[in-house]
Amino acid sequence: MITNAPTYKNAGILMEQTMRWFGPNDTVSLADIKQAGCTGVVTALHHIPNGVVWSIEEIQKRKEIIEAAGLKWSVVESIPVHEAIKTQTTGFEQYILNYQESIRNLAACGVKIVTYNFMPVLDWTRTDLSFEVEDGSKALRFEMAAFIAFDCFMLQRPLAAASYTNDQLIRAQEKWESMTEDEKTLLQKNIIAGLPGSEESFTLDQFQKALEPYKEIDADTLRKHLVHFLKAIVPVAKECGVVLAIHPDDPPFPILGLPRVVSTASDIDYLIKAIPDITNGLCFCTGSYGVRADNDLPSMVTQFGERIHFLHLRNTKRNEWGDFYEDNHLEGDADFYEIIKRVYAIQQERGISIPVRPDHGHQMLDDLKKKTNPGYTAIGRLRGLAEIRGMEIAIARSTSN
Ligand code: CS2
Ligand code: MN
Repeated sequence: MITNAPTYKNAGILMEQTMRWFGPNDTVSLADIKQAGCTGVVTALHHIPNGVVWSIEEIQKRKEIIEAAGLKWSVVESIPVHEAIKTQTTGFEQYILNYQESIRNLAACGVKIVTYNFMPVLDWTRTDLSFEVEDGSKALRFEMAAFIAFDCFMLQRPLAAASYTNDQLIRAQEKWESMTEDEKTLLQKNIIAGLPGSEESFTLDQFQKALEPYKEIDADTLRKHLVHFLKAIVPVAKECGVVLAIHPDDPPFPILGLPRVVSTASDIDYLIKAIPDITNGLCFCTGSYGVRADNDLPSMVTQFGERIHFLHLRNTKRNEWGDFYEDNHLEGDADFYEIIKRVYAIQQERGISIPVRPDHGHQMLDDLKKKTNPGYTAIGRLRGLAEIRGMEIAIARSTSN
């Protein structure tokens, strides 16, 4: 049986609770996700190589597994965008056609929200996957000095030093000198061996090669490539009733000399002006946008509310060095009360329930003894989602009564 988003008495329209599920090999099961209070899952056909069409058969197979567990396939995250599309190199037209075909096939199976990102080479990036926070649980962290050390001393990217200030370079040098060989190996693995959902994994050599095509590509060019891609896929998605949700850059600034073009409110504005249709929408990830102090998240929710098709609600805590870690969902720098209040208001205006996932969670309690995908723990995410849900219901009840 498939249930709809929960409707508490007099609470109005609430978010649709989901968690990401990486497919049959995920150690967090569909049953776990259901017990966490979710009605939907977010998944992708990770076994299909990047750039290949998702066939109706494969989509249907996945959908049936999800529905047999009493859940709904709410959102696709992600159909990966092939590097050739981002760099507009050999074969990119075909990859765009394939992308269109995957969208049509998903629509034919009733899966109507598609998330993607347009980050060059790397998807989300962290330097530490088990940073112990004060309560003993473990979080994902981005430490600027470690990242710069990787760039300058491990990758030895030509001109790397020019990307940083003197202070940053001194801190990176100190960090590098304090690290053991094992720590260095782990750092490299964390950065380029591929975090969950990123679809790509590199050795140092492969990674250096992957960076090469971007020597000629600055932010303006990458933006043009993104607009070209959107102009090709938005009409197809619209025709079959699919909405697109672009995930922001994580972290939301250029790294390793690579341009990044989905980091700020003005980046979003640019994309909307280029393709105003509401189909051209957002996966609003507070954990990604929130790393920048100049992103006013509640205002962004209001400003772009009509085209937020999917929400990642996760909090981060930053410091003056540009480091950040993933904090508990209701703590950290982002004001979740204000964000959820605005999300709630938008749902009433639009008359729809927006799917949400807690994105990542800490490794805590039994999670600490299990092997799960970094960030994708059962209990840590359950805690995050439960807190978000509680806050939304409280806001709903106090607003509508
Ligand atoms: C990550 C990414 O930060 C995140 O949400 O889980 O894998 C993210 O899902 C993709 O970048 C979206 O395309
Ligand atoms: Mn996210």
